[in-house]
Amino acid sequence: MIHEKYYEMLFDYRAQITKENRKTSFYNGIFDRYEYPVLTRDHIPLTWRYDLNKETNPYFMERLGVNAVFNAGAIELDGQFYLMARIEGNDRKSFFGIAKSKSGIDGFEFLDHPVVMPDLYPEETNVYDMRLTKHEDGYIYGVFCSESKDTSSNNLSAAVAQAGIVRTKDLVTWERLPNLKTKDGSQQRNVVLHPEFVQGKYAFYTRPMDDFLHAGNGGGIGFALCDSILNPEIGEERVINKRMYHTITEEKNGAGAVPIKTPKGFIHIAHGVRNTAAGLRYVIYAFATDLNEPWKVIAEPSGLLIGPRGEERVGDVSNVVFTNGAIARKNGDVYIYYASSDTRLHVATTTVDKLVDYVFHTPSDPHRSADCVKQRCSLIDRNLKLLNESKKTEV
Ligand code: M1P
Repeated sequence: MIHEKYYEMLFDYRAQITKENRKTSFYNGIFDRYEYPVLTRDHIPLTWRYDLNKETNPYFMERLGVNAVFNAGAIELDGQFYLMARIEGNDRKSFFGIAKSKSGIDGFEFLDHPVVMPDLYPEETNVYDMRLTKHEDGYIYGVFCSESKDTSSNNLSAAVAQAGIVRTKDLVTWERLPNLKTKDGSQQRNVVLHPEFVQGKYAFYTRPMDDFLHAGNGGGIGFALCDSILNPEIGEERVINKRMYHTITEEKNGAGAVPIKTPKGFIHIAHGVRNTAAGLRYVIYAFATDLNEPWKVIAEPSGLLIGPRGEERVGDVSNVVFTNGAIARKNGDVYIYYASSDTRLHVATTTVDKLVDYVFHTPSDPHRSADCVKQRCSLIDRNLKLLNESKKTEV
């Protein structure tokens, strides 16, 4: 017999997932923010959390709770928006769930079951942050972090991060491929598969790291080619977007969404991390690479594109915004899905034209305060001149 509390909760659940989302008054000319997150723990179906049977669950207790829903890969298929969300159970283990919406800004609803992938690696303890690439070979690839305990260390928390790879044609049946092998066996997180062949090969954006947490001498976002996706192994990782002293990427950075192809270049939406007295601060930034040589950065605006604001600043890992998915539609609209503080998922909307203008016309970072203030004074002077001229013409 189904517990009567289920029907009461179902009403609230449906109200939550069908809530209309609206743009806020936030303005910077680059992107719009929205009133509500697009996915939260309250979007998880009741059937994933509760035993509905009154006989076995007389108090209608949550049996398998969910702590957070965040970092999502994103893809558009047949005009619908699909998010591959990272769902973290109360037990701290993450898994993937696909939520679907018609609008891309609200109405996201999870499919009946979480994603079940072939379980190839018995030592794999946790999986998270999948990027979905619609590749020109006809498959949809999911590249994610596959985390295992580091058994060579005495430190209980020591872990090893590798890039796991799955592929599908329908988001239902998943084929698991071997984890990506690197030349020097370095740890990898935030690995993204480029959507096109480059020099006839698969191409990955990587993030070489010294250990599980620290980029250390790993200098930034890397790029590497791979001969076979069935036996994925990369050669030399050239660093294409370096971490830099006293910038938003000083501590580490990592590729985010699959690069968006535009007439002027591929636009990358990545994350940068700096250290502060209050801990690490994660922000989202953008840069462009060449269409034919996607390892060559051709434009990089100064500083952050999206930083945590208001309630986004607070959560399980506060002061974090992070993206691993964006959708660029044929009509030029762009939906950037970003999580705040490892707790919930938001959307920011913009267009390809605006992103191109932002990436190619925002001044780059001059790297010194004295030069930054000169850069700002030059903008002010041009504006004051224009204002004075317009006053004269008004008179
Ligand atoms: O906690 C913030 C983010 O930390 C990691 O990112 P990075 O590898 O750059 O440190 C990831 O685990 C990510 O999931 C998380 O949001």
